[in-house]
Amino acid sequence: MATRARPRPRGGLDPARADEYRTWLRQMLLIRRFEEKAGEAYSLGKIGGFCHLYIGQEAVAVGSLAALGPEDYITCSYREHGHALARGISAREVMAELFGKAAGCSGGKGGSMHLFDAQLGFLGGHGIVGAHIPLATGMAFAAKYRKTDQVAVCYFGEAAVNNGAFHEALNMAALWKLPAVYICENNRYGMGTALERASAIYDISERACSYDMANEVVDGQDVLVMHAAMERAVQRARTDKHPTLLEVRTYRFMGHSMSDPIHGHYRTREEVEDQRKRDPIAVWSQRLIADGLMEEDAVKALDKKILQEVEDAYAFAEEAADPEPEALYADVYAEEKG
Ligand SMILES: Cc1ncc(C[n+]2csc(CCOP(=O)(O)OP(=O)(O)O)c2C)c(N)n1
Ligand SMILES: [Mg+2]
Repeated sequence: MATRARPRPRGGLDPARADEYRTWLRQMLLIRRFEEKAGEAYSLGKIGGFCHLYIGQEAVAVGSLAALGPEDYITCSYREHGHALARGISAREVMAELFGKAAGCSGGKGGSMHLFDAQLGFLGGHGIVGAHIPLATGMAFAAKYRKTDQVAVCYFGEAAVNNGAFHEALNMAALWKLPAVYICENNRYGMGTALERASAIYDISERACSYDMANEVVDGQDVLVMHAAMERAVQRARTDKHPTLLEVRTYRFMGHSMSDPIHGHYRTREEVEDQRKRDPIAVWSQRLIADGLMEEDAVKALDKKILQEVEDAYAFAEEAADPEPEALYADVYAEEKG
């Protein structure tokens, strides 16, 4: 069952899909502008706790989430602002959550690392590295048990794959043929530790071979490539009932969290500059322009519109009310039904 990635020929873009392509650009730009603003707000002390930016990795969330249906389940690590926005949680609700306001998607009690929206199947935002991988396996099991055709998707960083939970969860998913897609966003670093200093195996996709699980290595800086790989994985899960591990090669342009430097001692300024040459937003907008599917002016106009949307979200979050003290006791335990 295990499959290995092969280079795929790069043809021209399909003009019939122009709307879809432009939506991807819009979503990536929204994530980028939203996070730039969130970074600014954090520096001004308007956001408490941790705040991990996704800048540089936008094509992964956008390309993959676009291949899902509305009933599917999603779980993420703490670096999940982009996934939440791409799934459709509004910029207002995400920004308000970062500000700890009651109008936030988690009622202001979750913050940056714990964005939730059960209606959208968006089940976190998890702060413990790797701990949500078994949760995703459980969601995939629930889909199988209830005989729905839902797929459970789990996003995590490459530092999570040396964690026992990863292996236990993948073994179970392969053994029970669960409709799951595991997306390892390999940005090469876990905080300040390079992958090769922490992992005996460099190619994370190979880990899937232990469980005879389908796997692919994916270029995470190209939204089209990401989307195509995800479509294959989702079909495998939904139709063939077989899980997949996607190792997505990407890069974070910012520090690990807002409290960390961009370069630190673990990577050089040159390396970051070099990686920035493959900025996923520039790669995609240039492709749309080159293929005649968008004018440069239209890209600029779109960006301007998104900046306004982000300003609106910021103003909304600033003006929104804090949660009431009684909210402390809400959503602690599930309500008993019937
Ligand atoms: C079980 C556990 N150990 C350690 C930490 C501290 N920690 C927070 S983020 C992180 C690095 C994770 O890196 P990676 O999985 O590659 O994700 P990235 O931050 O690169 O997106 C660590 C070690 C934690 N949150 N949970
Ligand atoms: Mg990492």
